[in-house]
Amino acid sequence: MQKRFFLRASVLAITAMGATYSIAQENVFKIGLILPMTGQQASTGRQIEAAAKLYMAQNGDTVAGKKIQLIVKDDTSIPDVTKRLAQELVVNDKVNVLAGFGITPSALATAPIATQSKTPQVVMAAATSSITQASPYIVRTSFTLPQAAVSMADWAPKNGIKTVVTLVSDYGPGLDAEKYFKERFQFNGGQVPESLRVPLRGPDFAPFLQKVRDLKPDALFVFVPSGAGAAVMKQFLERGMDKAGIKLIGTGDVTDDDQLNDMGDGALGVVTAHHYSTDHPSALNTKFVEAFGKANSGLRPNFMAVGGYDGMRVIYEALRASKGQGGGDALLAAMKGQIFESPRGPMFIDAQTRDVVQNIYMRKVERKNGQLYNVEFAVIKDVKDPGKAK
Ligand code: VNL
Repeated sequence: MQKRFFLRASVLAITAMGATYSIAQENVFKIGLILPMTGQQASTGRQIEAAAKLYMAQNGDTVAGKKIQLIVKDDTSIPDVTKRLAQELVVNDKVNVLAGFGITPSALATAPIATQSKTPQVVMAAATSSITQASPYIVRTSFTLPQAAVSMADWAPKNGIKTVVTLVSDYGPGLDAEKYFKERFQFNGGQVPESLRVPLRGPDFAPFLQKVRDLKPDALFVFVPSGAGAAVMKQFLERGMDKAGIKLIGTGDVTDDDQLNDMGDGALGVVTAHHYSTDHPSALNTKFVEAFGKANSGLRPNFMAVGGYDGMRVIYEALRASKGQGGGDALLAAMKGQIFESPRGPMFIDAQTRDVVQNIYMRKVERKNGQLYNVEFAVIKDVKDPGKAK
């Protein structure tokens, strides 16, 4: 009798514990944030993690009755590692959303997992046009290289630049930048005598820059990923390219706000096309830059931070709109078509392509209050990814 009672009591206790456990689980909403926190792309990871945490600090960690849990994983920007981490996050941690993705190969390696598990994959950094086509569960909050490259290819020939050599990192976003810059620039009457590609890992820019010096174009158009711009700038100046009359132009990755202020006066006057500048003059951005700096001992948010901040916004609002019901498909549906003001300016997630539609700004490096900034001087409004038209 005693024994039987004890047995029954413990079964009850176990059942009750199980119920508490699953209620606790049901009330948690997990975001698996996979980022390069170490290695060559570590600044991208640091910026996005800081931005995601700022968003949560400002907007609370409870949405639609669920407690938001952010699980940060370091993929060291090795795509096989990204894929394994994504798998573990989906299978073991049962995350509701996968997010982050510092470089294109990491985003692509995760796409099949998002598709199979019907988990929305919010790409906050990687920017090759084709990424959103790799899974119907991908939504992007960063930008695409064709958006920036085409804008630059329209501006340059109107501003005295008739010959351009391109220099890009030899992988997805670099090839997009090269192709879309070149096609549009040539269409506009410009000439591209040479297109150079440098390896993504451990690039040595010196021999390439020497070649550019010999070719003596009006300008050198550069794409390198966030974090590599300072090295290009240093070598460009060391070789006296500017003094030889060659202008440096590019997508805004090269004058990345994370590094720009340490590049020195040699960076003054460099013109780039991009979707975000720390200096973007809006009340919302001023508040964002201030709060980000305050929370991160003075760090400037760059375009990666904005991709992370807006990605969190897209996730929060999708959870709110779907009332925490309906799983991955309901979340995805509520991500599509979101339209809001970002620190970058107006932003829209195209429901058809799941890609970002946004302004691209022409900016010039200037010194303001003693600091170097990408100062916006023209805007191309509501730019859709030109890569989607093909
Ligand atoms: C990518 C594109 C990465 C632009 C970047 O920095 C960037 C990418 C890490 O798609 O791999 O600035």
